[in-house]
Amino acid sequence: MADRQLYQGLLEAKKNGEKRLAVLIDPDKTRTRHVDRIVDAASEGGVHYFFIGGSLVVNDMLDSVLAGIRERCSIPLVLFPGNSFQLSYRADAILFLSLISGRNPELLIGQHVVAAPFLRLSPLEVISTGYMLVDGGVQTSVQYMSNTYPIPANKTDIAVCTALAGEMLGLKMLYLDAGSGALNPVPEAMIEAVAGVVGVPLIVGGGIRTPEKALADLRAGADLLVVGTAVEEDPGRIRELAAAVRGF
Ligand code: 1GP
Repeated sequence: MADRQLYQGLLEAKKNGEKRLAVLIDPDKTRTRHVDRIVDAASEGGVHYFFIGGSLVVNDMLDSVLAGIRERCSIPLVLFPGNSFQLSYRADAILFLSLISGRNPELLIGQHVVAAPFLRLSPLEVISTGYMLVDGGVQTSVQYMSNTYPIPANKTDIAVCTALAGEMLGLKMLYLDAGSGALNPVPEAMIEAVAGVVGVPLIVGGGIRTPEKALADLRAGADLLVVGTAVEEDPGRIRELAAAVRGF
């Protein structure tokens, strides 16, 4: 396992009040010609990380997408795996996700046991992350594939208690996600309430499409935002989203 460079960088950014932006690339969904445009726009805009993964990667694109991005830029590549098959040495780090909003033991410990021996020998930095799925107004792939219920968007108290428990269990980051392509992104009230009770870096994603929403989430206490669908539709949006995050 690699040094804890990426996580240390996030902790330092949080301490200094700096915010971070990740662009999500789903190897299964992203059209190949789009990846190059997204990567170039991300480099120019100063995006901090690429998150790579999806609920269902059905093709064999993971390694080639990682290699293709690495050829074009030096932005750190972070695996955001939907299951224990989405592993590759070509990335820099992996979010070792526990789906703590759900009650599916496979996604709380089962797949982790399967992945652990691979990760122990791998050069990847392993970052344990409590993943909290929030209802985004539409049934997302994560919800179906994980066989879990999302936290209702108006149940801030459940999100707060779940986040607290995740931090107490020793998880190093928390991720509030409305799911890719969410109609309704995570409400700012929920972000603010969660950010108010935990000390670990807070990731927020799902349905973020505009710099205005990005800024509102950062003001509410998000440390790292993740955007996928909006930039897949129009890579030109990366510039304005990155400018909002860097200028915060
Ligand atoms: C999903 O948070 C990510 O896990 C990104 O969501 O594709 O809606 O931006 P979008």
